Order: sequence, then C-alpha cells, then structure tokens
Amino acid sequence: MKELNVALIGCGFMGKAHSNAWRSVRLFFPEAAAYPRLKVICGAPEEDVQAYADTYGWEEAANDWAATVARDDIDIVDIVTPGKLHAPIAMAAAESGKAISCEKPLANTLEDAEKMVEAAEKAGVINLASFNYRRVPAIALAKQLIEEGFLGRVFHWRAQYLQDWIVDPSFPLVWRLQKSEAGSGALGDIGAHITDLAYYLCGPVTEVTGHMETFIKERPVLADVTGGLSAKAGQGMGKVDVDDASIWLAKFDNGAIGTFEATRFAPGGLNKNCWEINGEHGSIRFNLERLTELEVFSRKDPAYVQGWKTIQVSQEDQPYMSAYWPGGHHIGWEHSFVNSVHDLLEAVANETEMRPTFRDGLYVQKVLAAVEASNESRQWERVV
Ligand code: SOE
Repeated sequence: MKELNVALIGCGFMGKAHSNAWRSVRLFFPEAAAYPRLKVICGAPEEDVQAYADTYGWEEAANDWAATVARDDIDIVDIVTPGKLHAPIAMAAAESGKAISCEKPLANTLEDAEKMVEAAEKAGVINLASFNYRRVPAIALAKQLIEEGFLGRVFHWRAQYLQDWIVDPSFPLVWRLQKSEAGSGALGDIGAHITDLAYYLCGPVTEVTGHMETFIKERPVLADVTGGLSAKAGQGMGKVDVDDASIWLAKFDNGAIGTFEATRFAPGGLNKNCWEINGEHGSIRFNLERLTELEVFSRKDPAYVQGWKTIQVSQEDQPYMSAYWPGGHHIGWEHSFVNSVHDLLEAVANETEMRPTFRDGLYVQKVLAAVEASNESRQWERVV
C-alpha cells in the first residue's frame, strides 16, 4: 500500500470536513491502494493555522499556499478555500505536477475555470472537482439504478436546494455573500450541487432560463472582513452583491425538462438538497436531510401494489456500504467526503481518471453562467 502526502489549503468548515475524511479513510477502507499522510494544512496569514493543525491532526501548519503546493514531498493538493483562490492555487499545483482536488464551484468565473482545466490537462495530473454528493451512497445507488434502466426515457428533473441560514437581516456580510470572494451566492454555492447532480444523473443541459434575487441588499460588515467592501470593516453596512436565491428552468440534451431552485431563504430547509426524476418506467427521489434513504416508484410493479418504496441505504451490497457498518447502522453527511477521498487515493495510486474532473466542473460553471446571462437578458440562454 502506497503512502501519499496531502496538503490541505484552507481551514474553514470545508477544512474540517476534508480533514475528517483524510483522517478516517484508512479506518473504513483498509484495503485501499493508498493511504494518506496528513502532511500540511495551510491557512491565511491571519489564521491560527497551528491550532487547526493540532485539532484536525495535520503534521505541519503553513501560511504560504504557493510554497506549500510547490513542495517536493506533496502528492495531493486539496483546495478548500473561498472560490477566488481556487484558480491560482490549482494552476500552481498543476504546474508542480500534483494531483488536485478542488471544492465547488470550481472557480468564481468561467475564464478562471477554463484556465484551471487547461493547466490540469496540460500537466496530465488527476484533477477532481469536489462535488461530494455524487458519493452519498443513496445517490450512487440512484445512478446505478438509472444505468440499469430503472427509469427508461427520462421526462423530468425537479431539484431544490433549500437552506435558511441568512434569513435574519442582521446576519453579517460573510465571504459567501461577497462576489469578489465567492463569485455568486446561492447559485454557485448550492445551485452548483444540483446542477452537477442533474448532469450526473440525467446528462447535459443545453438551455436555461432563470431569475436571481437578492432579498436583503445590505448587511452588517464583520470586523475581520475588509476586501472590496464600501463600508469600513467593523462599522456600518455593506452591499450584498450576490444572489440570495436563484431559480431556473432547463432543457436537457436527451429531451427531458428540468426545474431548479437554490435558496438560502427557505425557513425549515436546513440543508435540503432534494430532487426527483420521472421516467417512462418509474421515478426516483432523494432528500439529503434523510440521506440514508432512496425513494423509488416502479410502473413495472403490478398496479395493485404500486406505490413509493423507501430503500434503506445501509447494506453491504449497496455502493460504498461494505466499508461501514452492518445493515441499519447508518452513516452521515461526512462519509460522502470519506468516500470521495478514498476514490481519489485509488485514482492517484492507480493513475486512473476520477470524475467529476475539472472539465466536468467547468461544464457546471457554464450552466451557472447561462443562468446569470438569462437573468440579465430575460431570455432563454444556451449553455456554451
Ligand atoms: C453552505 O451553503 C454549504 O456548506 C455549501 O458550501 C456546501 O457545499 C453544502 O454541501 C452545504 O452547505
């Protein structure tokens, strides 16, 4: 079994989720082709990175991402920073020949995403756009069922990603609410997930028409946030220049039609990434707030027993589940990241491609850009 040295760039919420995954992957997948060594975590100069390193279990703490990704002893660079740093870090990592995982959305702009694809493909390095929900076992099971023909021809994709964490107007202007840091709001942060899942499960979208809304236009400025704000840090109000909610309709290449809704203004929706697909033989639906369940409806069942069936996804012959507990002993949200880093370690050790690649992430970015273009033009826009 190979040992692969990992550098994690970023310390926030995703830093914790990814650290946990790197730490526990060997426990759940002891037979994997490689195991990780948590070599170095790198944060911003103002962060106490040593404290993160101690808590999250990294050998070293660093403040300089450029020096970190250039190190000869690093095999995998895992990027979990705000979006504006994705492109420069990923391009530098590609140039130094590292395998790269990058959080979603791939970049803040289409141009940056294109540069990232070019750099990674030119360098020939493994590049993962880290859409973790593909590796929720129930979603992987949905993919398997679709490939086995459970749905047949697909007619509808219907997705909502509902959160409610900024409904309060006194919630501060954090980085996720600033275009210069995050690129967009609900659209790129959570709309990107349902766009990727639609692509994964139903195929490419060719055209969209959408609307984006910002309900609360100004918010209190945090003391430690300065970049690009009109108000002085720690005083007064700053402009929210991203969407609070985005909705769009889509046409798929295979003739299906879809609806998408991404909002941070849905009280009661904590992290409700839910979708339903309707096809000629039946339907499949999923709700992340009940992530160990997959609901299916089959038109092939005799009419007198037709109805929605809930599959418990906790058994060893379901995707990823042989790594975990006996049936009925459920896993959680964090295990989607464990499964992702496991697949990444396999890909790096065996030198095989892992999807979604940066090119797949670029495709998601193109759909999001078309939604933004449609919000401006008030027309249907092609995904190009
Ligand atoms: C915040 O909206 C967030 O943490 C997203 O950034 C993640 O991608 C999503 O999985 C959960 O919500």
